Amino acid sequence: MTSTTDELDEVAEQQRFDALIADEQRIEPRDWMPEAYRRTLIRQISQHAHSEIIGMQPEANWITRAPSLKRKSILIAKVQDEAGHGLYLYSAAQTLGITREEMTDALIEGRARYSSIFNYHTPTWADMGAIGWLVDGAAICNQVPLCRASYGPYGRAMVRICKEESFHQRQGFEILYELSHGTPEQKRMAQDAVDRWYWPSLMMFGPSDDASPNSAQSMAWKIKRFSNDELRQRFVGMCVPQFEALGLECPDRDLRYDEETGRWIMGEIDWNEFSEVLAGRGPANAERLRHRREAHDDGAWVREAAAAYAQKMQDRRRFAA
Ligand code: BYC
Repeated sequence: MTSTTDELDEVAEQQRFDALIADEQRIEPRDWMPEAYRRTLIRQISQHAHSEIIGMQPEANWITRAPSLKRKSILIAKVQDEAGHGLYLYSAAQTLGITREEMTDALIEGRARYSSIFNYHTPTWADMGAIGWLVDGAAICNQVPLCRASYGPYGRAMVRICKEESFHQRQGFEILYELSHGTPEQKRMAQDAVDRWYWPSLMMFGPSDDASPNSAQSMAWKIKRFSNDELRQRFVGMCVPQFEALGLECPDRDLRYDEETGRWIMGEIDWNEFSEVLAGRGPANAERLRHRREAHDDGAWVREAAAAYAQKMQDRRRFAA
């Protein structure tokens, strides 16, 4: 009897969930949701949070060597923004019933994914420009549609993140613009950075649609609004006129616009490189994780102090009551 009632309840809940999704309404933490929807969100949001936190490293590498005080303060602000994005996203994931500790452990033990893009080195100052322009540009293309993700806390976090990303993208463009209009050596440095970051930026959108196991279901649930290839197309279309404005060459020599289909025909992405990076064998994977682990260990005293302070406040309130 009880199990039949439970089954009926579950059918009714599923119908209500489906109706909310069909009606473009938001799913909130208090709402019933299918277990697979919850797990998919935890997967995507926590990966996204880890990407922001690991993503601080390639740029933090240049804070002490920024070419002027102004550049240094802008870069510090950007890296701080990324820490903030990680925090909003971890908080959004926590509303789904996973703890911050569980997510952090998965990252530092090497069980969690984070974006492939952060496993590349930043040997020159122009890399700060290329990251801002290309990496944050790709992030904006991918993340603006996530502001309409069906899960409320994720969509709301993304609104604020996207506002900050657009500042990041502009500061990157501006760094490259200045270099590409500077001395021949500066221009070469800008081109070299763009040559190194262009293809990995295209990989940020994930595998091609026919090799993307999660896309169809995530789109049906309106977490993702566009497929990986659709967003990659949009990004390339956005970059082409900007390459021209910068006076830099697009590293994809085969790139052309097909009037008939209205699509960009691109050169072949090196999917072998992508899978190597995902398997932990990219140029900087080991270094990124090692640094994250060290930072976690170094911060142990802060977590302990915060927990002790919270306990003290709780005790004080209890005794006062
Ligand atoms: N790197 O079925 P698919 C930022 C994985 S932060 C690593 O297409 P999905 C920024 C994928 O997870 C940028 N892994 O998956 C920060 C899946 O593996 P699992 C981060 C990747 O989820 C600081 C498998 O491949 N942005 O912008 O439908 C400074 C199959 O893929 C990648 C986000 O996280 C990759 N590039 O689509 C500056 C955005 N691509 O989990 C900038 C939110 C795919 O099954 N996330 N994989 O083991 C998304 O939009 C989607 O999760 C993705 C992948 C488009 C990334």
